[in-house]
Amino acid sequence: MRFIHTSDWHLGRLFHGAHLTDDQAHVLSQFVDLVKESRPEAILIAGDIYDRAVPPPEAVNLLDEVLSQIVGDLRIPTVIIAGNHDSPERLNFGSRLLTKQGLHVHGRLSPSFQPIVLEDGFGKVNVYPIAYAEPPVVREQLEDASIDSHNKANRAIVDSILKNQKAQARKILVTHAFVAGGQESESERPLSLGGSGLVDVASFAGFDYVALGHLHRPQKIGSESICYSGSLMKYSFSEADHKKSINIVEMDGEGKTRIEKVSLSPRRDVRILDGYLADILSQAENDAAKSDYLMVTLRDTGAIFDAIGKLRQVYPNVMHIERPLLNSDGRLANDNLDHRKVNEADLFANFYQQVTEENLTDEQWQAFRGAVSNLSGRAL
Ligand SMILES: [Mn+2]
Repeated sequence: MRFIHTSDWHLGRLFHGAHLTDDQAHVLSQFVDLVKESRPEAILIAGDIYDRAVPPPEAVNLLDEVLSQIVGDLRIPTVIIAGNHDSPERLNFGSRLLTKQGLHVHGRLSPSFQPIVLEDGFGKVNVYPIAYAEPPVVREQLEDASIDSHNKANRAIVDSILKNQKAQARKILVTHAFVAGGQESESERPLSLGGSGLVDVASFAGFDYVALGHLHRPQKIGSESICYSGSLMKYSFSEADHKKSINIVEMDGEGKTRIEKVSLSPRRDVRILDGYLADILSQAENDAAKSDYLMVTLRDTGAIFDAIGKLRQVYPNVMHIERPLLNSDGRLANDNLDHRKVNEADLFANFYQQVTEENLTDEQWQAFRGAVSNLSGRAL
């Protein structure tokens, strides 16, 4: 059996103030082409379909368009679960009606954990979609007072599934969780504040494939068949080095899986440029991808007038500038120094030394003293 595993589409996401819906549509049209070519028997989308509980209309239209093509036109059964960014109720709308059409939407956790049954030449494959839910919700739904963490919630759900599985069938779990050992990115919203949101990979041992969502870097955890497909696109500059992909999974009669990762090409990549302003501007003419989303780390130490304006003349999508040499936390090198007893010149010299890691030259020192005495009318 061949199926596609993807997750974390985050439709409607803003990236440093820019709406990404057109970029997402660009990638998803390639996704639809991939589905046409590879003809999977199912598509699994493991949560964070939308970026927020109330997505913008453009995002809802985009999802409607994509699902109409893959479920309506191509007739490929598609399983969707809610992630921590989705609204369980809103995503769940119409789910009972849609099931008949082959679109299995699991916005809310349903404690019966009935599988979606697929079939190939070797027999049945049970797909268990588990919508994301907070531990107190799982505690109430499963009527198990001992559930007080994501790990216990996940364990209880998995045990319930495995216990109730009667027929001999291959098993796929679709879930949205932070599995211990996984590598994080900046665009994931933590599942738990203060407590641990981690779940233990060992609890997945009874499944032939686990289609995970939540972490945005494509990665496998503990086994070849417990995988994060990763997000549809790069959603933070911390993901600039990620290679985003879609998993096409082949499962044999024994439940063994072979995964092919397919990359989709974004309309604009997310990159980080690092260097001096003059160098970055002069190298831009040889840069074929000037409309990429950029973060620029400037190494210059002096004052620069309107750095972002200058950069945007050549790179229109500079989203963020960092100037690490000007980002001191303001602490003086000598913590015991009493600011009130230090004159302006020494305070400035100390500050300059801290942010540039160099001492003022005599010339700079004279210029600073001259400027202060001009302003204050007294000599330093
Ligand atoms: Mn996500």
